[in-house]
Amino acid sequence: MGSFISKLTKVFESFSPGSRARIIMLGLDNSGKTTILYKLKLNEHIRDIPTVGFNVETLSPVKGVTFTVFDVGGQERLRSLWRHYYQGSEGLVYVVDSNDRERIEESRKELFGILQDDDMNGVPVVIIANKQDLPNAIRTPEMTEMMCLHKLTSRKWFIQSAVATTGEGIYESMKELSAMVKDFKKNANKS
Ligand SMILES: Nc1nc2c(ncn2[C@@H]2O[C@H](COP(=O)(O)OP(=O)(O)OP(=O)(O)O)[C@@H](O)[C@H]2O)c(=O)[nH]1
Ligand SMILES: [Mg+2]
Repeated sequence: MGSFISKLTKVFESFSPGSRARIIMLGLDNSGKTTILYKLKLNEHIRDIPTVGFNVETLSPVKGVTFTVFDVGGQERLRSLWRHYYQGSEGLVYVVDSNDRERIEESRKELFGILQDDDMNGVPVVIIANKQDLPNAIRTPEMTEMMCLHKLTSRKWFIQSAVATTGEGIYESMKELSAMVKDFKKNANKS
């Protein structure tokens, strides 16, 4: 466990040396976002801020790096509020319940809807195929197909299988995200 924390600290520190990184974590309700957030928690308490109609959780695992988390889906009228959080984000973690076959299509639609927003232009995304411990979980190759991830051509993306409750796959997803965020920031500075 100690090594998990120190590895995670290192990877967070590498997100954005000397500056800031804004990450948002989204997904349908019950996908495992809060469970993942607690795995990423190194010291600071997680703030749960109820906003008009939806909850927003925030976490800053190391100085300068912030994660903002909220549910997407089934809340058309709240979409205009989400934009406020998209603005300035440099990475997206999108969590999917791999065992919830019936809602994969809904989850895919939400993901593509989010990525269409102007504020999400080129922002890299890590898709976490969560709940892989459950026997009927969709594995990553099938999930990639069902979520049409190959259509994501104007940004970097990565899919990681995970079991949020045990922490399996969480470090790997953050490591990949860190590399993509650094790259995104470098290119953003160029233009
Ligand atoms: N079997 C299994 N259960 C998980 C896993 N990750 C999360 N869960 C469970 O799924 C349920 C939802 O997890 P949360 O982390 O609360 O999900 P959320 O996305 O924050 O959902 P909201 O309740 O809508 O905020 C909880 O009962 C978790 O314990 C996993 O990898 N495997
Ligand atoms: Mg939650």
